[in-house]
Amino acid sequence: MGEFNNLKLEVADEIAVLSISRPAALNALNSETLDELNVALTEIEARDDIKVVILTGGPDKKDNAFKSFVAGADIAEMVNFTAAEARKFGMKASVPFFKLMNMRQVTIAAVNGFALGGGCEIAMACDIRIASENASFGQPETGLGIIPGFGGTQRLARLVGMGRAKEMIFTCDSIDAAEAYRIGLVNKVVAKEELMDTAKAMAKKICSKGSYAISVAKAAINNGYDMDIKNAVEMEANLFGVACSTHDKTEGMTAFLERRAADLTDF
Ligand code: CO8
Repeated sequence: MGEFNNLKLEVADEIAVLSISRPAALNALNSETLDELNVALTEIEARDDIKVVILTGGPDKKDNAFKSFVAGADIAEMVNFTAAEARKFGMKASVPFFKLMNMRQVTIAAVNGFALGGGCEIAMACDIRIASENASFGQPETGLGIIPGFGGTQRLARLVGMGRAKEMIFTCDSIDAAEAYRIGLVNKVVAKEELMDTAKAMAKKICSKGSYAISVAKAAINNGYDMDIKNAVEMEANLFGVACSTHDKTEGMTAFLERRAADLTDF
């Protein structure tokens, strides 16, 4: 795997843990980090031995504590952006963000602290979000005179509804993990020390299912989300047909009928 300045990648037991690590800036996303994310996710996607990616924030510089997931896009880099540079930066981010959303593997954000601006946005690009109790979420961009530009105006409204998304974006108020859970922004909240174990336990459960079937289900959910229900259900039927062409379908159903554990081989 590639060498990274701002990322740490560990792979074990079919699970990749990808930590965003810029301790001097609370893991804020600069251009280099976005490029590295793109490289890392491309490499991960090509690996058959990885089924789930857990995205998290590395430790901060002062006390080696984990207080930030990602504190946003890098304000120091953006301060002098021209309109063209800002657009380029946004488009650069959209490549790894769409990878997280659409890649074959399941992506879980383990949100271990500040998830602000681009940090909230990258968590929302993942399939599933698990937060530690100290996590906080917010879109503070309008207070900086800008708007969310890594998909936040779109993904937040889709996840929590337009009214709550507008409130968060217009007031810049952060919400804590409990409130994020209440409004459906995160799937689960756990104690800080249990975060990675919880994310890995969920990842392990996902790894035990048919990973090809999961990748097809993920495509069905993503592709159908913005379609009308009639076409979406037809698209699902087509993908159901694809899933039925696999060894795993024969093995999974036969094992059920023979009352034994299925030996899924992921194709
Ligand atoms: N960018 C750059 N540096 C940052 C960022 C950031 N987003 N966040 C924190 N840092 C740096 C600080 O400048 C500080 O550096 P130094 O020690 O050299 O002074 C260091 O990290 C530690 O930060 P603090 O001392 O501020 O730590 P605190 O614990 O006091 O506060 C906060 C933590 C509350 C998270 C605070 O740092 C903060 O408010 N950060 C900014 C949060 C923010 O506004 N995020 C949104 C940024 S805008 C954005 O994400 C837009 C995305 C879309 C862009 C699309 C472009 C097309």
